[in-house]
Formats: sequence, structure tokens, C-alpha cells
Amino acid sequence: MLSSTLRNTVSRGFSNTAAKSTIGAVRTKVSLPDLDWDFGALEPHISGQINELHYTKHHQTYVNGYNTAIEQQAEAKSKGEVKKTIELQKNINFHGGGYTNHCLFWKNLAPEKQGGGEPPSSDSELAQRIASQYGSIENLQSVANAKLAGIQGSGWAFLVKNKENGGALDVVTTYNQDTVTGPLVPLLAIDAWEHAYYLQYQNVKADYFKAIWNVINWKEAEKRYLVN
Ligand code: MN3
Repeated sequence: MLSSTLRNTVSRGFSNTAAKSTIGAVRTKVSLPDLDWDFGALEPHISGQINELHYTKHHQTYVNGYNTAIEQQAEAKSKGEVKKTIELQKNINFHGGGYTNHCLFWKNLAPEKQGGGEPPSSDSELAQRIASQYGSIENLQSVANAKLAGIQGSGWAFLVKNKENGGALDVVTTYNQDTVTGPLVPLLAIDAWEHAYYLQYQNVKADYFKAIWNVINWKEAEKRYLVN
């Protein structure tokens, strides 16, 4: 139930961030997704304090910012204010990306008691793809951690499936709240903003990147690999 609610919310976010005309369309406000676990459930890898602030403050800000920008843009469009309409698109992309990325992030994390950190089943398509491309899940994690470490400032790393390349996997990074679009289907989203780790890991972000694999929800990544 929760997962289908979240999936609906995520897909709604994607369709809203696509710059299609909203004239005459019903604008649905986005809201925070339900979490499948308590704030403290990812400890010791991610502290409860981080999760609480991250979800109730940071993610909420993107929700609010997106809803506001969509309303403002609809108003600007209705008045024929082209310059303002274009300017507001920046806010829509930023907050809509932040909203979407965090929905992916929460869902692709799970407490160890709920399967967090357990690699995908070896007979799954995803596990076989990882083995053929990276040799092992450990190698994939090393590639991802190196890319995460290479982000200068705020951004995200995504494990993606490229629909235009036979479903090949790749690890891509984005800056700020840019999300992945087009043929790139996000399987995992990892938040590399300081707010995601600083209260616990301070300046040693490499330790956060290592630790997060203990709470990665590979079951969710497997689902995303198959569904999309
Ligand atoms: Mn964040």
C-alpha cells in the first residue's frame, strides 16, 4: 500500500516536472511521501536526527517550493507573462528535482532489519547485469563512491538503467537538485548534499558514502529495473 502510494507520488512528480502545458489541466499538489521506517531505523549508518531534519525540513521545503512555483507559473502563463514564466521554470526544476530525488532516496533506503544492505538476489536480472558489467556489487559500489566523492558542492549520484542502450547500467552524478530524465531510469538515488551526512560524519563524507550501502534497499532497485 505504502509503496504504491509512493510510486504514484513519484510518477506524478516526474510528469509535473516535464514542461508540458498546464493550461486547462488540473494541478495536483505534491506532498511528502510516507516513509516505510522510523527516523532512527537506519542507525548506526544514518542517524535519526539527520533523517528527521532531512525529511521534515529539507524535503518539505522542496515540496512547498515546487507547489508554489507551479501555482505562480500557472498564473504568469494565464497573464501571458512569458519572461516570468521562463524564470519560474528554474524554481520548478530545482524544487521539483528536490522533491523527486528525495522520494526516490527514501524508498531506496531500508533498515538492515528490513533487508537494507542485502544485495539483489543472484538470479535477478539486476544482479546479473551488475555481474556482467561490474564483475561484483563491491566493484559497482567502488565506482559509485568514487563518483560521489568527485561531486564538488551539492549533488546526487544515481545508479541508472539506460533504456536506449539495452538496459545498460551506469552511475551518473548531477549537481544541486538536477534529476535524471529521458532514457535514464533511476534505480538508486544517493544524496551527496552536506545536510545528508554532516551532523554525523562532519567533513569525512567518504565514510557516509561507505556506510550508506548498509541501508540500500536493493529490492526497490530490482523493482525499478524491471518496471521501467
Ligand atoms: Mn537532501
